[in-house]
Amino acid sequence: MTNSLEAQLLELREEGEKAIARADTLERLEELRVSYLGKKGQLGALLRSMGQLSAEERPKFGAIANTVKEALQNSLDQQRAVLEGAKIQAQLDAETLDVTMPGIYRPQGRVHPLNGIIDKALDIFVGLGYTVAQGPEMETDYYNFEALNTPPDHPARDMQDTFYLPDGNLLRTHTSSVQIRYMETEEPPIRVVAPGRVYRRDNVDATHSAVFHQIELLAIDEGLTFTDLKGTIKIFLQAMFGDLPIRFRASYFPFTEPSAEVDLQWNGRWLEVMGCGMVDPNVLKAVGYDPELYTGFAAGFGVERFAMVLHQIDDIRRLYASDLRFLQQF
Ligand code: 2NM
Repeated sequence: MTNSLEAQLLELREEGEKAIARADTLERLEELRVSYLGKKGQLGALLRSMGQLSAEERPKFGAIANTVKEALQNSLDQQRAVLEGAKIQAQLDAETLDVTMPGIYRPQGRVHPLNGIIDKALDIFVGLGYTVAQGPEMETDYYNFEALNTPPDHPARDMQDTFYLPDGNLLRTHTSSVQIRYMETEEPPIRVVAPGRVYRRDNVDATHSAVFHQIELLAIDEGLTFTDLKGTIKIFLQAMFGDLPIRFRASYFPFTEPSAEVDLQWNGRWLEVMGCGMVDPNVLKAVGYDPELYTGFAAGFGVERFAMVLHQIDDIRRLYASDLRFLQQF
């Protein structure tokens, strides 16, 4: 009986070590640990049968049982280290980045010429201390015309020129409406620049589009004069086009008095590039500013026109056609 129990212990050790060495996953290894060394495991079962042994035999059996336990635990530890190492190595192999593999080709994008002009112009004005403002493209008659001192019989208000919506609203014809909204919520001093889409009921041709882009700037402060306007525009056009001759020509807008067009000499010819003027006192009154205390200047230009001058584009429609052969030139 003694020998048989001892033999069972040694057999358990041999069989266990073999099984552990063959375990090929950590899960399988855990099953074996539970099966051999767990509370209800095989070694435990043998130890419980120690009761059959005589008092002299027990210590010897106990000592052997301990060596078996240690041996199995060692085998488990060793195999666990082997399997964990293999698992990490497999993960490293799977995640290895082969930097010699050919890349995935993606065509390179570029900035659309209109956005290029908008980015450049806004950068210049931000550099001069202006804030960029945006507003809705669908506007009310009030923000697009009335607050801008545009009388009810002004031709711009005609159905022929402006897109009116069935609900009485309209598509803004300039971004001045954004300036009105801005002035309503802010107090002077103000420096603001409003880029955005505007809409006019024009027949489309090489120089006209029913939707185009405008940038308008506005400064309101105590003591601003036409000289400040001229200086600001000179600095802006210089930064935009280089140091070319410019001139101011008297003009008319309902929302400015006096008003002027700005021409730029380009390849020996005078090109009209901007409109501007001193903000009409009626506009200041409409937004609740005291025209005795504040004066201001404003100016606006068409982004498409700037792009056409700068890049010598002969037809505005090229800017909307999304033809890559055209766009890749910029
Ligand atoms: C232009 C020309 C002249 C202008 C006026 C205003 C406002 F809101 F202050 F009245 N904003 N922009 C203005 C003045 C725009 O564009 C050709």
